Parts: sequence; structure tokens; C-alpha cells
Amino acid sequence: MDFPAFDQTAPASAHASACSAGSCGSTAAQMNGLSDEVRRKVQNHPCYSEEAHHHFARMHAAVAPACNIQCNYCNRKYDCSNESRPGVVSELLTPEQAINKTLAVAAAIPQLSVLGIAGPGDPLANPERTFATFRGLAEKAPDLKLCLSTNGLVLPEQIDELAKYNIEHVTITINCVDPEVGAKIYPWIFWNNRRIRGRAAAKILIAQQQKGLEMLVARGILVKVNSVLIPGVNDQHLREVSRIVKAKGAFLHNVTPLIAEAEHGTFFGLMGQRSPRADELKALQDDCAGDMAMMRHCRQCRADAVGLLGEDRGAEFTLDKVAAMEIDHQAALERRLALRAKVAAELESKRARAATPGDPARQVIAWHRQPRAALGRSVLIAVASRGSGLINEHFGHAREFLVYEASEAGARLVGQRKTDLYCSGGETCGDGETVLDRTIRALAGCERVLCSKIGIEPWGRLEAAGIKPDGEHGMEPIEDAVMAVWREMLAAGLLATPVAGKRCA
Ligand code: CLF
Ligand code: SF4
Repeated sequence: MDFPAFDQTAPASAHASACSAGSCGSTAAQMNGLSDEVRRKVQNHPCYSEEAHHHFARMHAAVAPACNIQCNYCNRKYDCSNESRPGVVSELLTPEQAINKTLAVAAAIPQLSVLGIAGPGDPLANPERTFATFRGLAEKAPDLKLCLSTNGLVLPEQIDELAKYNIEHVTITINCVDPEVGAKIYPWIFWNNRRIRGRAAAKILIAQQQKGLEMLVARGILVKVNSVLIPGVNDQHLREVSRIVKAKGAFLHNVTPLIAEAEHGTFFGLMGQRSPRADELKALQDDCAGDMAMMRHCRQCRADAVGLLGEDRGAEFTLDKVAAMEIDHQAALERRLALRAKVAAELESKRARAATPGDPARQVIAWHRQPRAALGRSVLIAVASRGSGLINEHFGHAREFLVYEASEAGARLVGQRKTDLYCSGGETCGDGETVLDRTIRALAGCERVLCSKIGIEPWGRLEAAGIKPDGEHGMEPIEDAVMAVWREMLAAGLLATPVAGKRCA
């Protein structure tokens, strides 16, 4: 296969319309203040940029079966909880199979911008398989960003090898910085050919994670720290974790909720350890948010995930289907580059519109930037989206809802709620009552849900539960629609401030 020369280190403007500094709404606020170099690294990465996650896809190559530690929230027959929701990996791949699958996905999904290795065990506990995959893809698909997620135990010793493949993004799962806390999470580690248990094990793991973090930052590799929030175990402690990793230069902190179900067979699941509620997770994320950005759009992906975050297109790319595909790699590469240029141009246009007097986009931004006394309380608004930053999903087809907090300060993504698909297609929704019940429970705390369409029955059930559906903003940009709804609620007198003259949290 011939591929045109592609320089991953070149500025994005070499391949796409430049994404210059400037405002493009609340997600662009994250981008402001970043150096050109960091902006180049994150602008197409769906995990490192909230803005990018509306437009770009990632896939995980499941090439790493073994692990060198045991976490109490993991059962090896399920995906690595570092980066995945529980669910068996459909196919464990050899490096060659992983490379072929990645090229097939990159040909079929032009949004693909990142190939990550995140399990099902620990990538660095399987160095030959992991690095063979990276080596092949660095050669055959140099436009893809390569990404890695690790527990960090052997990270310091592997950083030189990582750097050979121009890896710019590494995630370390750091659940604690105190061995006493760590002993409640990690029963053992495998270190220097010995199994070490309890506090001594946690102490070694923590030291290696912190050393690895420092070494990556020193090399200019962006580090995301994932932490699993375990109520009663590390919930208070994670504030300290966040403070320390921020001080050491981590780029992003991603606090994810523990998933512990007895049927997964994990220690925490079997002992009845509860998972955090959505409001507990949000409160901790808000507490940890400071100078360092908090990731709020993580989907706790499978170790073989494929597609936009929240999508699961893995079934389209099984080994037999990949083998049967005829691929024009040159044309596929051109489609990916064209899409990146198109997205960059759209975002640039959005910024330009926001700077144009009289434009609605500017009015939205200008309106909620005006200094004034607090106008009304904040509201949680759920939206159904299939990507592109638009409200473009039917309520009954949504597998998840993004949750935005709207206030006079603007619209801010604060999380996502997964739900089971209950509509089997067609125009009529509401057949699966029990699944609809679960969907309504998943949306607890939200006062509005915006979608492109919704059936009569779920409409009534949602209203009865205090969640008003709204299908009037189909195909509108999410943040504009969320703020429009907030202003409608304000004008209707529904947002009386709890304490006069005080800002809402
Ligand atoms: Fe994969 Fe992780 Fe790379 Fe993303 S996922 S290795 S940084 S490409 Fe992303 Fe998935 Fe959350 Fe991970 S949404 S689980 S943060
Ligand atoms: Fe499981 Fe990942 Fe922990 Fe290893 S690091 S035990 S694979 S969650």
C-alpha cells in the first residue's frame, strides 16, 4: 500500500483549515489558553477534547490479555475497568489482526482519528503485542493518533519504547496516593517475578504511577489520569489525588463511577460495594475542577470499542467481516483528511459567526456573558445526540443522553447517562415499559430532555416524572438549543433564584 507522506507533527493547519485561537462557545473555552502544540494534539482526540468528541471517533485494539495487578473492581473475563464498561471482549486480536482491523475501520469510518490500546488486561503487561501493534500502525496509518491506557506499574521502564511511536497521549489509572487506601483497592501486584500483597503492593504501584506521570510530563506527552470513584473507599481521597496529579502536570482528570454488579464476579460486586450516584459523581468532579480540566464525557468504553464515544460499532468489524472487505486505502485516507478539514472549517466558521454582530450565535454567547445579578438558577438538561454537536437523535433510539448544566454562565457538559435502547424502530415509541422506566430513572434530576423526535407515550411518561420533553430543537447545535430552552424557562418564571442576588452554583 502506498500512503502519502503525512507528518503528524505538522500543525493542523497543514491538513485542515486552521483552528485558530478564539472562542467557539463553552467547549472552546477549554481550548483557549492552550499552546499551539497542545491544541494540535487534542483538537482531533475525542477523549482529550470535549469539542472533538462530537465529531471524531476512536477505536480500541484488544491485543493485551494479561495484567500485572489485581483491582477489586475487575474480573479478567470482563473488559479492563481502566477504560471500559464490563462486557466480554468479543475477539482478542493478534497485532497483525489488530492492524488490519484498524485499517478497515479507518476506511469505513472517516471520523476515526485515534487508535487506543486499553486492554482487556494492561497494555504494558503485554509489551510485545502492544508495541508490535503500534509499530505497524505508525507505519501504515500515520495520520491516526496512537493512545494508551495503563495501570502504570511498569510505565517508567516502558516510556522510551512508547516514545518511539510518537505516542502523544497516555492515560494512567490512579485511584489513590495513599497505600492504606490502595490496599482496599488492590489485593496484589506482580512485581519482579513475585506476587506482593496489601499495603506493600499499593506502595510500589503508587510510586511507579507517580514516577511514570512525572516522566511523561517531562517528555511533553499529554497525560490523562483516570480515577475510579469508589464510595466509602476513595471518594474523599480523590480530591487529594486530583490536587497532586494536577501539580505534577497531568492535562486532564477523568473521575469515573465504579461499576460493581454481583453478576460480573468482581470482589466489589460480590461484596455489595455500591456504585456512586450521578449527583455524587458530579459533586466530586466539581470539587476536583480547578486549573486542570475535568473530563465529563467519558463513556467507560469496552476494550474493543469502535466508533464515536458512546457508539458501539464493533459488530461491523469482526475478523471475518474485515477479511471480506475490499479497501482502497488511499481513498480512505483522503476521506479522513477531508473530514478533518471540514470539521475544522465548521468550527472556525462557528467562531467567526460568534464574532459577528447580530448573529444569533454571538447573541447567545454575548447574552450569557453579560455581567448582571443572577437571573435564575441552573438547570440540568438532557440531550439526545448522534454526534456532530447536534440534537439529532430520536428519544426512543438514544442509548445515552448527554447532560448539560445551563445557567446564566452558559451551557456546560456535566456528564452522560446511559440507558437501554427500548425502541425497536418505526415511529411509535413506548412498547418496552420497563426499559422506559429505567430510562426515566437514568434522567433523574434533569428538567428537560431535548431530542429530534419523541413518541406520545414516552412524552406523557416523562412529563409525569417531571422531565419535560422538547422536540422543537431538532438539528440545532446542542449548546445553542440548551441555552434557548434555559431562556424560555427563565422567561416563564420557572427559574427563581433560591437566594436573591446570589449566583447559582
Ligand atoms: Fe481509548 Fe482511553 Fe485513548 Fe480514549 S478511551 S485509550 S483516551 S482513545 Fe475515552 Fe473511552 Fe473514557 Fe477512555 S471515553 S474510557 S477516556
Ligand atoms: Fe483489571 Fe485493568 Fe485492574 Fe488489570 S489494571 S486488574 S485489567 S482493571
